[in-house]
Amino acid sequence: MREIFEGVWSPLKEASKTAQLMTNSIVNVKNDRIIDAFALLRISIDKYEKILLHRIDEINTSRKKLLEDYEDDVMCEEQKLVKSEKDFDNNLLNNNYDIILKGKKSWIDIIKKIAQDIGKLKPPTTVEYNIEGIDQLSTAMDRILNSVRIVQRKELQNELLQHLQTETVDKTTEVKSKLFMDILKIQSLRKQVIAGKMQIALVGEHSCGKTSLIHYLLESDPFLPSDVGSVSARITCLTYADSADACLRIYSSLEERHQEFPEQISLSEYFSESEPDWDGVKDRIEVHVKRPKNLETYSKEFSLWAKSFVEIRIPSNFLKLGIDLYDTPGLIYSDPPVLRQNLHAIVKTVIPTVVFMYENPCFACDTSDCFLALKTILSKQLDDTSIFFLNTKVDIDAIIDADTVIEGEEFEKTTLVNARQRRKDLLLKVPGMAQQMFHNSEFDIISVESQWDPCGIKMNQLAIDHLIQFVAISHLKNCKTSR
Ligand SMILES: Nc1nc2c(ncn2[C@@H]2O[C@H](COP(=O)(O)OP(=O)(O)OP(=O)(O)O)[C@@H](O)[C@H]2O)c(=O)[nH]1
Ligand SMILES: [Mg+2]
Repeated sequence: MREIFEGVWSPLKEASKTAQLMTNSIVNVKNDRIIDAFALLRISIDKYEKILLHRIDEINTSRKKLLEDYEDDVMCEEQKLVKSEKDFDNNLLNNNYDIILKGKKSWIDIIKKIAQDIGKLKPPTTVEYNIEGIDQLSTAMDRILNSVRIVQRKELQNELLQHLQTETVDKTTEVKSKLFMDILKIQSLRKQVIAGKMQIALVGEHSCGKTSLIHYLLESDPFLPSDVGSVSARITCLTYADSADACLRIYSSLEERHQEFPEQISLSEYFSESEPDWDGVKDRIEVHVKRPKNLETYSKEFSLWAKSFVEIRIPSNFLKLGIDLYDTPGLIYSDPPVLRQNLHAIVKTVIPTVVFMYENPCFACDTSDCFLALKTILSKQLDDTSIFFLNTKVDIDAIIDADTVIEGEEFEKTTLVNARQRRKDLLLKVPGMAQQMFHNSEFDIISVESQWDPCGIKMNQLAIDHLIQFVAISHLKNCKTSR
């Protein structure tokens, strides 16, 4: 920019010098000579100002074009977002939860892509009009003008300076903040979607079948501790990872989950073949997930051990749907506080959909205890938490007589519907439960040990579809309300 003014800079400096000299010897100089000198200075300033304004115009025109292009790009990305949102809303409106669930991965990819594109967009650089020497000139002129009391020129010069200042600050700030707001808006939408994995916490009394359900959902051989009696104590989260990234991570507590370098054990070697080596996984992780026999339940050591949070990242079609599964240890009211505190931490930090699992259709004493513990943990959050009641171990021979032959359709439309209703009625008889089930809850029955029977397969498949649909609806409700 400096070169542009090179042509006028020297005469301007010269005129300013003459004017200064005259001011210094103002008593000896005649007024008309001062006026001549200032006329010269005036011509130089006019020329200077003209070139400067012309250049500012040029810069503004090219910057305007750049800003317009940039705004167009941002607008275009925003329109893409609005379109994805519209599709999402339509599907939500039409209850197409299956489509949403299936399309979730590609939707996330679209949003990620948009976010990347936004990241690549660069706002045009701001031009600062910083003209060397203008300050000195201004001071010199002020002094001269004051001496000879020609105020008119000072006003003109101030006007020029003010013009420059407003040009440089105001407009860019306004434009920049608008772009900034656009980017923030898009980033927050993106966060909601990427962070929007569905979280399911399996809760229930000891041995009601939580871990067995996880093996069933993951279509895996048993690799987590599962047996009659209490075999787990730590909360374990199952989440998706590719074979190469399969691993187990241990955090000192659930709240520490976002720490950067947790203790990590690679499990990738067990997923290198087409069939995973589940026994290998089981042996490798056992010490981290199985309740240690040598620790006394109410001891400090047990408490410390149980507080650690384990995350198992493995390949699985179910987890790939964007679902994280939390296997919680069996809970009864008399359990050591750490188990309840862990569950409390999950409910508060993850806000999962709770699957409350119980085995005995008559809601045995332990079940009530466990539900009471869950209610206490949820406290005020109870009404806002989605709970799916799942009656487990409804083995197929308990609902079909061994010597009765039932067609698939009859089983689905009659036998299963009746069995489900009978068990639901029993649950509703539990004091306070009818009111509880009125809000945000569903019910179904399952038996993971009935996969040998076509009717058993049907019952389980329907229960899982029902569960996924429920989780998806709860999740979408959460997404909508947190907007
Ligand atoms: N008959 C039958 N047995 C089942 C079924 N599901 C699980 N079991 C058995 O119930 C026992 C306990 O199952 P787990 O899955 O370990 O129960 P859990 O709820 O994870 O238990 P904790 O982690 O100790 O709270 C195991 O022996 C399972 O084989 C089922 O559908 N039918
Ligand atoms: Mg278990």
